[in-house]
Amino acid sequence: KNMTDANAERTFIAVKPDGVQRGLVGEIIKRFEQRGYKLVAGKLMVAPKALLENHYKDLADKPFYSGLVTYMASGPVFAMVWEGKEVVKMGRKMLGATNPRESAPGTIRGDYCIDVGRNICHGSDAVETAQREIALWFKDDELCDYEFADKKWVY
Ligand code: FUP
Repeated sequence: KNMTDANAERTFIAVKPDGVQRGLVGEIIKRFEQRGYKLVAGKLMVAPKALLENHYKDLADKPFYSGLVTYMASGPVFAMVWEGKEVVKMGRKMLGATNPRESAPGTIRGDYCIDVGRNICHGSDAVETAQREIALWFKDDELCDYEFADKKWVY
């Protein structure tokens, strides 16, 4: 992999309905932006149940699955694609642990929420998962192809 490819990793990040209701869309965008990651796509949408069932298909037999899908469909979600070096792993670090009470202060969940069932944001857990989730939530023409004018100040 050359430098350009390594810096073009992408992840799917979403502000969940509780995060939108609590006015945290800007705060979550701000953290990724200020870190130096590049916003490639973003949209506010009420996710169809079928999309959420597909998104969470690996959790279909968990006891919390139907509640999770209902919660995720309960209001608009702000879906995003972020790009940059190791953005999948770093995005998960910035979000904090899935259970907010195990999320370190300073992380998004560690600063803004308490309950695993209201953990305000989602981030892909691996590069392959990110590719699947980006394709699920976005059409190709919704992903913006552009360069930062001053990328040398980040990398
Ligand atoms: P994550 O990869 O951080 O999204 O975590 P999981 O895929 O394990 O869980 C997906 C979502 O299910 C979490 F964001 C919140 C919800 N969940 C619960 O509601 N209860 C649980 O015990 C575990 C997860």
